Amino acid sequence: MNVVNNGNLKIAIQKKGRLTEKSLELLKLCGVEIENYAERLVVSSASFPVDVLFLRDDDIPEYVQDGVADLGIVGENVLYEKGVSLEVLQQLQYGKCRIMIAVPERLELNSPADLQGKTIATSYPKILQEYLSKNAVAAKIIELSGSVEIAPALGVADAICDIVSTGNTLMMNKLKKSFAIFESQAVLISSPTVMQNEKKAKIVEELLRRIRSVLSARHSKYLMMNLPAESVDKITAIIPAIKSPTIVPLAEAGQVALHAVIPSGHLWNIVDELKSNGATGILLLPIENMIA
Ligand code: PRT
Ligand code: ZN
Repeated sequence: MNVVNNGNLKIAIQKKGRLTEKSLELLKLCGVEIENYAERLVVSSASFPVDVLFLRDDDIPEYVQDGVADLGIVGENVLYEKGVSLEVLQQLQYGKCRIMIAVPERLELNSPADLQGKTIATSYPKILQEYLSKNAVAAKIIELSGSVEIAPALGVADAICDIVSTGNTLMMNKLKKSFAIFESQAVLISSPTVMQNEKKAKIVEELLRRIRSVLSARHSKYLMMNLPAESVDKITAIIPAIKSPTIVPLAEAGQVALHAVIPSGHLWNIVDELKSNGATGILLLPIENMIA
């Protein structure tokens, strides 16, 4: 691949697939705006010294290892299956899935030992072989690059080992899941040499700082409400605030506004108690960024 050497940090992301949209969204929240990327291989960001390389996910670990890309975003499943040892800078909390063993509904699979002597179709022969070896099971692995779920119906395998997220694909193919052998999510990986380049190392550090603040903001929400001043103690005791809440007097005498950052998903547990203590105008807002 011919990539211009303009000093920008090169980040490889999936060109078209399940990780593309969320990777671009994460970069955007970090201030890395990418425009007009359709059908282009490399696009420079106008807002941050980064070039985004759009690649097949399977090729990303190798390009990062060779230093063609300085960083990459890829599923852990692809990274481990490729067997390249690269530093994982950050787990990114999206693209979550599990690699599972699944069998036709009529087959009973109670322990890994029941796979002894069976034929298993998969796109992840390395991860599967490691699991079988760890459990001292000898089974025949058939490697398929796609549509693994139809292998049992075609009579080419007794079981499959594939990615499962909702489980719908298994159900449609009359398969049931048994053991999860690998948990995966998208990760940010770095080339072995990028930190030796002082200028790029600085960009990596800044980008990582931004990514971490975006990720921690996703776990939090901004809660606002009005309440009678005399309820402040009671209400602050109810709120699982991450830091001390902000209390501001309102124009209306005896009323204050309370603002607090709370962990996502907690409001529903406390909303009735807030109301019974006089809270009104309760608002819960997403936080885009949380800088430590
Ligand atoms: O073209 P390219 O090679 O880049 O893409 P790809 O087709 O190899 O990958 P893609 O876009 O399908 O997935 C990219 C990454 O997303 C994977 O490597 C995983 O890390 C992650 N991911 C998360 C998934 C899923 N969820 C997922 N459900 N990857 C694949 N699936 C497939 C799975 O293979 C099965 O066919 O979806 C089906 C099962 O889904 P459910 O929801 O029916 O259980
Ligand atoms: Zn792929």
